[in-house]
Amino acid sequence: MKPVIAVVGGFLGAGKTTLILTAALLLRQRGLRVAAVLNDQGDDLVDTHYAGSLGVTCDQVTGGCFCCRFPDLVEAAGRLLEYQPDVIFAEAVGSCTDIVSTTLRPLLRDHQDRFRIAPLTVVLHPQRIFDNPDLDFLYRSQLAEADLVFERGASVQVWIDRLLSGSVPAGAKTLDIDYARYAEAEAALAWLNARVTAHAAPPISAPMLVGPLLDRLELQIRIVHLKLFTQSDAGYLKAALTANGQDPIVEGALDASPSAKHEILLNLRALAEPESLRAIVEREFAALPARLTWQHVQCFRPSPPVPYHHL
Ligand SMILES: Nc1nc2c(ncn2[C@@H]2O[C@H](COP(=O)(O)OP(=O)(O)OP(=O)(O)O)[C@@H](O)[C@H]2O)c(=O)[nH]1
Ligand SMILES: [Mg+2]
Repeated sequence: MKPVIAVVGGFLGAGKTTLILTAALLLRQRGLRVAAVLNDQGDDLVDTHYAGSLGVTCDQVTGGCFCCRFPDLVEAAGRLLEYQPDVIFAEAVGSCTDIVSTTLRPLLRDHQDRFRIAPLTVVLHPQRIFDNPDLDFLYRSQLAEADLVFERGASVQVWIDRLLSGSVPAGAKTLDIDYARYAEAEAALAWLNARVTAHAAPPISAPMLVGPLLDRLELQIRIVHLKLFTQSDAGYLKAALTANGQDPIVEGALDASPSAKHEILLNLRALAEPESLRAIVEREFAALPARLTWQHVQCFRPSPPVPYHHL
């Protein structure tokens, strides 16, 4: 049997990775092999590290969305064939839309010999309405092209069954989207990815180290999705904020003992100017009770989408 490629889209922080990883575990219980291609405008992805920590085989497309890097998606899926997956989930960038024309239809036209193409799922964001016209535009466009919609709290089993049934057409709805408006909406966002090593003397636990950092960032930045992943000899900790004024959603070693060394990955998507976002993040990291080594930091505004295919 050819492996299924199932593209999962939906807004930043909607729950795409969570859905994919939950589905991966359920499919594994059915004896199926699952892999995932994760996608982001930048590199050093929290999602990839998180999926890896849960034992899901992952590849990634970085530096742009599937639509602009379509050959990279096909290559990444091709590399995953080595693991003989039954299902390959492909998570699109959370600000990306027009996925049917740029990704599903090219897959259907050119790659059905190697893959079975599942319908496009769009994950609903719990917020539904954003108090920002750019975010609303992206979100509405994403929903308009969905073959399947997944809402938090719904049964993942039922979703998987529909997704794999073959009875829901793939790529049935295309958008007539104004690319200038789309580019403008994406450009309202700033993307920051950082990888930092923190050496703490005396040692400190991950929650004690990053908890106050999240609080301070949250006060100064209009957050769309903040993901932070820390790894130390005491285990991993993942924290996420999908809006301001909420408590972070935390997973992992919450009761971790103190460690002297923490590897921190931060993926932050915010309504901000890249320069000021970076300045705030660097200032707040500098206030941590640790000596820092900045391994990598990138902060940018997404460039206008230029799809590789448009069918
Ligand atoms: N309670 C609850 N929380 C969820 C659910 N799905 C996602 N979350 C939480 O929402 C946050 C964002 O979820 P992700 O799965 O990372 O969202 P995403 O769509 O992959 O986000 P990006 O990759 O940034 O676009 C995480 O902290 C999740 O724990 C859900 O079904 N129920
Ligand atoms: Mg994700």
